[in-house]
Amino acid sequence: MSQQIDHLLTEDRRFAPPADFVQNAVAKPGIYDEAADDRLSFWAARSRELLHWHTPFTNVLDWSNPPFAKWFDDGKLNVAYNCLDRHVEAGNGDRVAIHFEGEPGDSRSVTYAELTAEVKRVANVLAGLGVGQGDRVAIYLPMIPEAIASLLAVARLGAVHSVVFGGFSADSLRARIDDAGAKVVITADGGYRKGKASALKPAVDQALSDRGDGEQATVEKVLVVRRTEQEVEWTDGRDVWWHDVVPAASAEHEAEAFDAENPLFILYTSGTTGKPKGILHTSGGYLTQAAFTHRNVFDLHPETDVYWCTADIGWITGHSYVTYGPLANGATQVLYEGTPEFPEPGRWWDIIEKYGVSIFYTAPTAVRSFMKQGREIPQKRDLSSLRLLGSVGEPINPEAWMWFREVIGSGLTPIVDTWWQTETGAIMISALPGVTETKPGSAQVALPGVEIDVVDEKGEAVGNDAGGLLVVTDPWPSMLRGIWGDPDRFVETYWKMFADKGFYFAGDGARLDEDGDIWLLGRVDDVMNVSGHRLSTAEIESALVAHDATAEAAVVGASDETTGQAVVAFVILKESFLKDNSAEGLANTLRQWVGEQIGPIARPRDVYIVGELPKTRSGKIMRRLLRDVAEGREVGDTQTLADTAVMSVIARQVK
Ligand code: 7RM
Repeated sequence: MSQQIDHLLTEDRRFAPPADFVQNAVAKPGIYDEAADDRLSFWAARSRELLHWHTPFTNVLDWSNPPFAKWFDDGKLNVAYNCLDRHVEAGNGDRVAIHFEGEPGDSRSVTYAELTAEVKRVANVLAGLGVGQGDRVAIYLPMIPEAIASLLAVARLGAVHSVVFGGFSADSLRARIDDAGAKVVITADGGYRKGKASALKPAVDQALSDRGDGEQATVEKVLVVRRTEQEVEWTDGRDVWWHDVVPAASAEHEAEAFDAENPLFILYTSGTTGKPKGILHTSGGYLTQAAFTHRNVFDLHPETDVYWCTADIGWITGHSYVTYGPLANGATQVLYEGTPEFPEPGRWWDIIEKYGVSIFYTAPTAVRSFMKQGREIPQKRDLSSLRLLGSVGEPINPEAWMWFREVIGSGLTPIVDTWWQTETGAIMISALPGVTETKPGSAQVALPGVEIDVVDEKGEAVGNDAGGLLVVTDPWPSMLRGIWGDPDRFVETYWKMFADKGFYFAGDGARLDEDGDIWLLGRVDDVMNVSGHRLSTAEIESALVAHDATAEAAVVGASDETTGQAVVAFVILKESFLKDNSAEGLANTLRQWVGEQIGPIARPRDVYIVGELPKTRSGKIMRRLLRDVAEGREVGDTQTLADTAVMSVIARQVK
């Protein structure tokens, strides 16, 4: 079977960056040539310029044992020192690191000096609880400053954090604790979401309880932040209140230098099936690329910008672009605890206005849900401080891209559509906002120093105006170093497909357009085969969302007697449309619309109008579950859904 993915949509709008943006831009056009001249020297120079090395490295890349890479491996550094102390030492201690906005409306700003002192205290506390280099610490916290302080305190000790999404169940938490062999858990009584205090500590208690299998959890201590004043159960000798020990701890703590390849964190991603993979990242290479991309892709001017990334700390985006990238660069950022709808739908725009946010990084799913509510809501706020917008997590369809630019970015701001993965650690594909003319819907070009291609199943480049599989052809600094405890699975999952070429296989379908710009087409597992044509989810969804009535769409391939697979679409309608029309009759209109937009082959067999779509906590649509519904099966594992009730509602609506 050919891996070619048929291409159906075209896009020819282009937006050049504003002239003053170009003039003051961090990244200049010459950066591509510099990287192309000598890729390794390029990364070495970026690392030296962006980071403080206690012991400077002389080696850049050791690729003698692929796919196990070592970057900068004879150098030593302390990741937390790079994110904190050195900014204070440089005289920027009074700069705000975090403007924290709690969901109930409480807020506080934490300077670099304050955050540094706090992290030193937490590091002392953790050391007192027995945490040292190489030990694993599980972090199960809401989006509060203590979460960032915890990650950095663990890093400061040369220990390894494993952040588990606050929304995950006790079972998922236990599985991750066991796999990593975590010694300490940092959690909170709870956090605020959708106007309510939701509990976290009970899940930790349950996770650590005796499960009757004779296996004791590896956890010795649980450090608990008080956030919501909820009642908690207490295990004496194990549980420790943060407020009892952190304020009392010494704010003196010298950052020890660790090897560049010292493990920094594990982050679990649920593969399509089976047990979650503990993606392992190390220190020097990871921090280099996180800092470089954060500065160049977001055009960060740390003295003046206010940056806001809406990602949760439990997602890789919360590691690289809420914690390590921004803090390594000395940025001032907003941290928001809650949901966009509380107390009313305009909360995010209020926050942008309140703090004068200039750089705003979010997910397409959020943009589409704002589109659904209508532009009147953001238009009531002053968003004129914004000068750059970013998108991550899924393909952003041109319709949502244009809306984001017009309504949120006042028709002027560049938008960077950033492609990357937990495994890549940092952004790999994106426009550089002062250099690249942006194209709605395309992630566009590999970053300088990053080598990407689109290939067929034999690993041959497909060339422009063709689709295939996205690969990274050469090692990059922030690449995953393995799967925790499972080197074979690491090789099997990412490197086996193109073993003879030594390419990293990302699992995504992509297309190069006539200009060589990259379009992401969705996960290869989700590609549909209709009468021998390979169709991408992204393009049909994009066509559906381009219709006035549609707010969001997800398509899946369901087995079909005549065509092999048939396109089945699940569609959410815009609120404005629902006011004046009925949902009935629309399914047909939309089927026809897709046929007109991209051709009869893509016309959905079924269009279901639904109220919600199944999404992970980072906003990715779980098409696997929709496929179950479309094929009339019992719906599979819904554990990683943000809202587990959604699937039963959809199943009912479909019936
Ligand atoms: C950062 C993140 C990774 C998967 C990846 C893609 C999809 C992410 C984009 C995108 C199209 C984008 N890490 N993805 N960014 N697809 N355009 N800009 O999301 O590990 O959670 O997910 O997400 O399929 O492989 S992740």
